[in-house]
Amino acid sequence: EGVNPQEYTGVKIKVIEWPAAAQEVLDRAGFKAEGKTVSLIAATLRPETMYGQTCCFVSPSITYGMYEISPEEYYICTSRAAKNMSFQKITPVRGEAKLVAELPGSTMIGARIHAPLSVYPEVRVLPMDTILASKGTGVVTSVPSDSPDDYATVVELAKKADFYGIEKEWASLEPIPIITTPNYGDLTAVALVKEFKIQSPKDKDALAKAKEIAYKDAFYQGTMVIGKYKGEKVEIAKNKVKDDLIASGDAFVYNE
Ligand code: A2H
Repeated sequence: EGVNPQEYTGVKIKVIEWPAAAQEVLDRAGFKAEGKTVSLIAATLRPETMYGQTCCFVSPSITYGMYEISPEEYYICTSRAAKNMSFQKITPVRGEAKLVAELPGSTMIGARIHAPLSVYPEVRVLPMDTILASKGTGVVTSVPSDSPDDYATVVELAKKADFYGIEKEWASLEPIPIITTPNYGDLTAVALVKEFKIQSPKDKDALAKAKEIAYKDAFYQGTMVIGKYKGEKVEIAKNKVKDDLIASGDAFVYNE
C-alpha cells in the first residue's frame, strides 16, 4: 500500500436475489433476509460514471465477508476493507466489524443486483480474475464505457461465457455513453482497447497505459453527456455526483 491515502467512493450495490450457492451459505449461517438490505460495496475512483454500470465484479478466488452495519443493513467486502471501515465510523463500534457469513466470490456469481444510478435497473455479479484482495473492497463495479479493464473483462466473459459459468447475456449489456472527450468520443474505454489492440484482461501493460490515458482524458477534457450534470465538465461533476450518491444513502467515503 502506498504512502498517500486514497479516497474511494464506496457504492452500495443492493442484492435482489442470490444464486443457490450463496443462498446455501447464508441459510447455513442462519441469516434471515426479511426486512434487511444486503449490499456489495464497490470501491470506485469514478463516481461520475455510475450511470454506466453494466455488472459488478467479484474475484472467484477471494472469500468475502458479510458484515452487520445495523440490524437492517449488511455490507459485503473483504475482511481487510471491513477492518479499515471500522476505523472510519462506518461500522457501529470502533475497531469492530461484525461478521455474519463468509461468502466465497464464486458463490455470488450470477446474483441479481441493483446498482445505483445505472440506466440498467438490474444487473448481475460477474467474475473478474484481476481483482486484488489488497486494494479497495475487493468488489469492482463495471463501467465498460470508461474503464478499459472493465471493457476488456466483459468482452472476455461474453466470448467465453460457458468457461466462466455465466450466461452470455449477463456480460453483453451495451456500454452507455457517460462522458465525451475531444480525443476519444463518448466510449473512451472502447476506443482505447481498440487503439492499444488489447485482446484480454491479461494484457497488463497495455491496460495500464490505457487506464492512465482514460483517467486523465476524462478528468481534464471530459464533459458529461448523461444525468443531472449533463453538459458540465467532469472535473466539476465528479464531486457533485459523489455527494448526491452519499446524500441519497447509496454511497459513503472510504479511505485507505
Ligand atoms: B474504478 P487504484 Cl469508469 N482490484 O471504478 C482491481 N481493481 C480495483 C480494485 C481491486 N481490488 N478496487 C477497485 N478497482 C478499480 C470505475 C472506474 C475505475 C472507471 C475507470 C477507471 C477506474 C468503474 N470500474 O479505475 O489502483 C476501480 O475501478 C482506474 C483508475 O486505487 C477503481 O475505480 O487507482 C480503481 O480500480 C482503483 O484503482
